[in-house]
Amino acid sequence: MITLLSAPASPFARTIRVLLLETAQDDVALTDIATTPMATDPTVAAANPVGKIPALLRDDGPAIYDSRVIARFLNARAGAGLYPDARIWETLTLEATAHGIMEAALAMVYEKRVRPENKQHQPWIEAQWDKAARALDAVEARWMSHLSGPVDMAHIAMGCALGYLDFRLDDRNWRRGRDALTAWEAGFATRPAMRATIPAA
Ligand SMILES: N[C@@H](CCC(=O)N[C@@H](CS)C(=O)NCC(=O)O)C(=O)O
Repeated sequence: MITLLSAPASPFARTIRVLLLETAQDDVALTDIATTPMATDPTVAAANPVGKIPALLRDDGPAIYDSRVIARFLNARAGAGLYPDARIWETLTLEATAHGIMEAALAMVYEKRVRPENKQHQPWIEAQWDKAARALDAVEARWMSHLSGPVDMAHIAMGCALGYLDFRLDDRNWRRGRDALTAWEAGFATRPAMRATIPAA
C-alpha cells in the first residue's frame, strides 16, 4: 500500500499527482492534508521531519519525501521514462528551474497568508518575484526547444509551476512578454492529467 500525502493547492504535490495520472499508477492512494510552516500537521511531521508535503507513505519501507525524490521513485516504479538518459541534465535543470519558481511563489504566498500583517516585508516579496521572473525569462529564452520535445518530468514541473502562478499570483501576469511560454502552457494545460489536477483552495 502506498499513500501520497497531498493537498489540492500544493504545486509540489500536483507534480506527483500529474505523474501518477500520466503513468497510470492508480494504486497509489491520495490523502489530502493541510499543513503550514506555523501549524505543521502531525501526520506530515511523522512522515517528513521538515514537515512538508508531498510525502509518500509505504508499507514496505520508510516514507519518501521531497517531490523530486518521490517523482524519481514513482518514475522508476512505473518504468515511465520521465527522466530520459539522453537529456538527463537538461531535464533535471529545467525541473529545478520550475521548482525554483514554485518555491519563490510559495514564499510570497506564505508571507501574505502566514505572517502577521505588521511583519510582512514588501521588498522581500518583490525579491522573491524577481527570482520567479528571472526564471520565467530564462525558460522563454533558452528552454522552449526542450519544452517542445517529448514530455518528461521537467514539462510536468513547469506546467505545475505556471498553474500555481495563475492560481495564487494571477496579478503578476506572468504571460506578459513571454509569448512562447504562454503558447506552450496553453497546450500543456489541456492534457487530461493537468485538467484533472487544477489547483483548488
Ligand atoms: N522541496 C519540497 C517543497 C514542498 C513544500 O514546500 N510544500 C508546501 C506545500 S505547497 C508545504 O508543505 N509547506 C509547509 C511548510 O513549509 O511547513 C518538495 O519539493 O516537496
